[in-house]
Amino acid sequence: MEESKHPCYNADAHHKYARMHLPVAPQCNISCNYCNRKFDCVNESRPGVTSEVLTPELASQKFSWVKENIENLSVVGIAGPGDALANWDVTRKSIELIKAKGEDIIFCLSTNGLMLPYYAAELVELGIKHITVTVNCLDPNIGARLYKVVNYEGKSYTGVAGAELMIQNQLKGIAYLVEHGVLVKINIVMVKGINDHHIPEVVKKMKELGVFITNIMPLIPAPGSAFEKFPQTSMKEINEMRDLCQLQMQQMRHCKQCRADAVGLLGNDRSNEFRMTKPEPEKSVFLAKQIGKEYKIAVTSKHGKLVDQHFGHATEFLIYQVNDKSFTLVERRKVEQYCSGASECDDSDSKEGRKNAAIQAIEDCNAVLTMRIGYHGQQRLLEHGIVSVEYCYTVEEGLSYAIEQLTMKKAI
Ligand code: CLF
Ligand code: SF4
Repeated sequence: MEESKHPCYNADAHHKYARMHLPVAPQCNISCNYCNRKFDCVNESRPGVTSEVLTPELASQKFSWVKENIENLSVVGIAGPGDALANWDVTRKSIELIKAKGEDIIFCLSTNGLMLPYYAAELVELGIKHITVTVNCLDPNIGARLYKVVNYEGKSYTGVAGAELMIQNQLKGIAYLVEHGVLVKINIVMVKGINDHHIPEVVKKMKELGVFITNIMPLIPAPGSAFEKFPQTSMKEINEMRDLCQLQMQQMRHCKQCRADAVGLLGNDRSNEFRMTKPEPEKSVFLAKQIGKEYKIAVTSKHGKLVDQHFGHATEFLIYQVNDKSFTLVERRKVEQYCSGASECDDSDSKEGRKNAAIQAIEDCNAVLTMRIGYHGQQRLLEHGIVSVEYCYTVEEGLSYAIEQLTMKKAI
């Protein structure tokens, strides 16, 4: 059974098998109210993450590179950074180029489902057996509050008309895929006050359609999106909803809301090690010379070379002093890791205490440079005047980028 080697479809496989995403699909054909298109598609990824975009040829080269270095690579997925089917030509070409290599690999794809009636047959012909569709509602009145615009066959639809079109195409596409042997996973973004009460109904319908598993995900409000001021759905609320829906059908509980260029085990992203493109030269410019003041920046890094650790996973912060001549590592501050990343993450008091301690440990800093940090964490740091800068590359490049962000913020 192929799903036994798919880390997302089988919780037992996620510690053993790795997946890689090919970030070949930058465009999107809809506009979700929780999305800021500067970032990866929120239907699959956390907001605030930006992936590199590759041509099919580069994606194929990257596949070979990763395959040579990660023995247990079992899945190649296309999950944005926009919508895989809104970029069908490059999506198909990337899959064909990799298929031609004849490797033993499972193909996977994630989509908002709008274009499924057009491409479901081709997906089946291509032999793609794992497809994720994000279905947030069945009721167009709810959809009208989630989708700002739906672009279809050269026309733009808004409100109930746009949502109706989305839902109709999703249901038609899912039914076709299931009938043709595809294992369909459904992502559902839970937005409190909009679709939360309706989710059990969505899950029930998905079960009737023969879907394999549903994955209820939290809304993490993306800065700059229409929902940026909405509350983040807590993992406690998500787990309660999963428990309720588990009575209907199997629930995914180990999703990591991956980047569109994620590589490795779900719990250990190695995308930093497999970049096909370098940061643009202007981003690499050593900006410290221009700032005319000193900054103190806390960095989360596993080994001190790369910005490759989540804020909540840090057990120490590297404190850099940035003056008009150089970046200097002046101190290492130990803290207790406050987040294990477990799906059972429960916003407990002890966790809250450790989070406060982490914030206090860097209270004198101007910024924190980290691979990822949740929206609430960012807000809490801002209350202490600390700017969060998310980045994925070397510490040195990251510090330049952080200075760029700090000086821009100052100018505003
Ligand atoms: Fe990628 Fe998605 Fe395929 Fe997995 S991710 S396209 S099904 S190979 Fe997995 Fe990542 Fe969660 Fe997605 S943990 S975001 S569910
Ligand atoms: Fe953004 Fe929605 Fe498009 Fe994903 S499907 S890229 S969340 S607009």
